[in-house]
Order: sequence, then structure tokens, then C-alpha cells
Amino acid sequence: MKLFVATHNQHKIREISQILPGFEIVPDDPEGVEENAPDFVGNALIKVRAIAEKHKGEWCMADDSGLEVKALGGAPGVHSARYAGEPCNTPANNALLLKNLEGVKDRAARFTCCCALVDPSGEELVVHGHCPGHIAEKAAGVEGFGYDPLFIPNGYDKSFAELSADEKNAISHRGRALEKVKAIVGDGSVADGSRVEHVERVEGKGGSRVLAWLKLFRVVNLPTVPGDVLVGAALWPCFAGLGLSVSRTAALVGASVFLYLFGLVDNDIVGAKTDKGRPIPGGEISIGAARLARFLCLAAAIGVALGFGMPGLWWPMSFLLLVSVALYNRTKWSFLMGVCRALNLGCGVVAANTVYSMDAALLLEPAAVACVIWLAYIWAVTWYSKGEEDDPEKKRRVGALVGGIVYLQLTALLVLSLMFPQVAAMRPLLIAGAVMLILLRLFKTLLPKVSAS
Ligand code: ITT
Repeated sequence: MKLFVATHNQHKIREISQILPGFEIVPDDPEGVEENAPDFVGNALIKVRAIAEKHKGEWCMADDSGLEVKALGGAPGVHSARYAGEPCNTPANNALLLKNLEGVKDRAARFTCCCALVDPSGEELVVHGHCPGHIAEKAAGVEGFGYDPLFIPNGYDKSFAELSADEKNAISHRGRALEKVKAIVGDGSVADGSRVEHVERVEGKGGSRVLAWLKLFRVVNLPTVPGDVLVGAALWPCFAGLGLSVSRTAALVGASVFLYLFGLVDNDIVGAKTDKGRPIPGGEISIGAARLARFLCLAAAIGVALGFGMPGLWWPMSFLLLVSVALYNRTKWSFLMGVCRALNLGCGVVAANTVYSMDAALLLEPAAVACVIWLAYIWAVTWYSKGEEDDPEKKRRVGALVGGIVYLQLTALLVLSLMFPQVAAMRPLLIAGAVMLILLRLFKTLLPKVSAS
């Protein structure tokens, strides 16, 4: 079986040939490509795509690998090859690693290898292999390459460079990843990820462009937004005894969803270089297209507001909301995210009714209570969510807490309708809240790939 491998690293070619003896390994230097993705997957894909263009109908692979040291926050990581600067210099890299770990007791580390494959039909697959261990106090051994003299795998008292090639390949990150590659490419039949654990089919090409946009707009989380203004609107019939206009309330929901989408896209534009796994750094959506989308979301919010004649107070409130969103995206202060959602509720309060009589003052106290609860909940969830990208279990819990916003909104609507059973306007608001909950559950089930908190 012929396998084109995108690398200029002769050591990798040697190891890949040893681990996949039945394969005809054909090295191809992906000359000139810039490995500028923030993670191993992104860089492996950049390399393999560069050669797959030339070898259509063939199996192609790229390995992006590196050493991650716990005490250094995962460094050198994707920068392993050039840790001490350009060009790649192994003795300098190793010396810098030892220097940075001087006096450090916890020397736990792991090698990671990510293999990206393009099958003959053009489908992309990604597999990973890891090898845990620790960094020695000094270099030992002459075998292998790179950081091998410094890396002692768990269960051994010798470095990778003191092991034979067979011993290293049996336990190494590359050996583990290539075992999966062997099972996928194996007999040369069409890629069948079901035979291999942890195969990721790469989305983002052709037909999955829609998925990338759904991801950018975090569609799964959208049903959490309308409830803010619904609760704000509900305060009018309950506390001021004034009726609600259905079209005004619907317009409020529309404008608030567009403002939220504006904030989400702005967030991804700000993090275009750093946010792992998002569509812009992954190359699925260009920065230009994202900027256009951000502008269109703002224009749509303004259009809806003008079209439905939002009252004067909605405009400064929404402006404050936009400023808070932009500030949050650039500072990541959890408190500001809480402010955004409290202001969203405030938009519902100031715009659900245009009749500002003395009765409107009665809304102040309940609105302040609701805003403070909103602010506290969102502030706490946002603060807790820090670091979720690297912790799948935390990401799952944060997803549940974000979904909890809809339960909070529904609880508020339910409490109001129990406190004010005579208010007929509560029924449609409660139904709208319940619809949002159903939509949230539906999106979570149908679109698990675009879930993001
Ligand atoms: P290509 O991009 O051309 O494949 P590269 O050496 O630049 O070659 P990477 O970007 O994947 O490859 O960087 C991998 C670096 O990680 C490599 O240069 C070593 O410093 C380190 N590394 C990876 N696997 C290793 C191994 O098995 N033993 C020692 N060091 C390794």
C-alpha cells in the first residue's frame, strides 16, 4: 500500500517505515507551508492538505507531533521543533528545556502525535497517539531524535534515546497513532473509522461549510437568548398592569438575537489567532466573511429596531449592551458577560411597552432583582467555564449550566404567572419560554457537532 507522507524530517520517515513495514512510504516535503495553526490537528491538516492536492486518489498522511510539559503549561507543544527559535536546532531546544525546568520537581510530560490522513476519495481523518512520561535531569542515550535523550517514558528508567527502535516504537506516541493509521488504511479498503477508536472525521470542507457557520453562530445556545427579554416584558402586565404588544415583544426577541449573534461573531474574530477548534482559526471561515457576518448581524438588529419603532430607551440600553459585549470579548472579564445578559433583560423591560406612566416606576424594583440574579448566574458560569477547552468533562458541565439559563427564565415566568394568576399575557410568554426549552433540547440532540458554550 502506497502512503505519501508530508514531512521533511528524515527521523520521522525512518520511524514511520519501521512501524508500517507493509507500506510503501513515499516522503513528500510540503515545501513552503506555514505551520501556523494553534494545535497539532491544525498543523497536521495544513501539511497533509499541501501534498494531497498533488496526489489525488492516493492515501496521504502528515504527522504533527511534539512534547508537552505539565510544569510549562504544555510547552513546547506545537512549537517543539523550533522551541529555541528558527531554524530547528535540537541541541538548543534540549538545552532550553532543561534550563526552563531547573529546580522544578514535577517534571511530568507527554509526547503527542497527531496523524492527519486524506483518503483516495478526499475525506480527511485524524487520529492521535500519546506517550506519558517525565523529563530527565540530564540527557542520556544516542538513539532516536529530538527530545528523546531527555524523555523517560512511564514504567521505564531509561530515556527514549537509550531504547532500541523497536522498544521505542512499541510504546511511543507515533507508534500508537500509526497503529490506528494501519487499521484505517490497512487492506487499502475505503476508510472505515469504526474499526479504530478515536478517529475524527474532519469537517469544514465543501458540504460541511454550513456546519462551520452553525458553529460560528453557536446555534445550539441561541434559544437561551429570547427568555431574557420575555422575562423583562412580563414585568409590565404583572407589576404595572399594562398590556403587551405581541409584535413589539417578537421584535424585541429578534433584535436581541441579532445583537447576541453580533457578539458571538465578534468574539471569534477577536480570538481568530488563538481560539482552538473554532471555525476561523481552523480555516473553515475566512476572517473577511466573519467581518461581513458581524456587520450584517448589527445591521439586522438595527433594521428590526427601526422597523418596529423601538422606543427611545431601547437605543441607549442596546448601545450599552454592545459596548459590554465588545469589552468582554477583548478582556474576557466574566463580570462583563453577566452585565451583557442583565442588559439584555433590561432591553425587554424598557421596550416591551411604550406607555411610560407613573405605573412604570413600579417595575424598577422587580427589574433590578431580576437583573442582579441574571448577572450573578451568568458571571458565575462564565467564571467557572475558564479552561473548558482543555477539559471535556468541564465543557460538558458548562454546557449544562448554559442550558440552565433557559430553566432560570422559565422559572421566573412561572413564578410570575403564579403570583399574578389574573394576568392573561403570561400564557403566551410561558408558551414562548417552553418553546425555547424544546428548541434547546432539540438543537443539542440534532446538532451535537456545533455545541459550544
Ligand atoms: P515536519 O513538519 O516536516 O513533519 P518537524 O520536525 O518540523 O517535521 P513537527 O512540526 O511535527 O515536525 O515537530 C515535531 C518536533 O517534536 C520534532 O522536531 C521534535 O523536536 C519533537 N518530536 C516529535 N516526535 C518526537 C520523537 O519521537 N522523539 C523526539 N522528539 C520528537
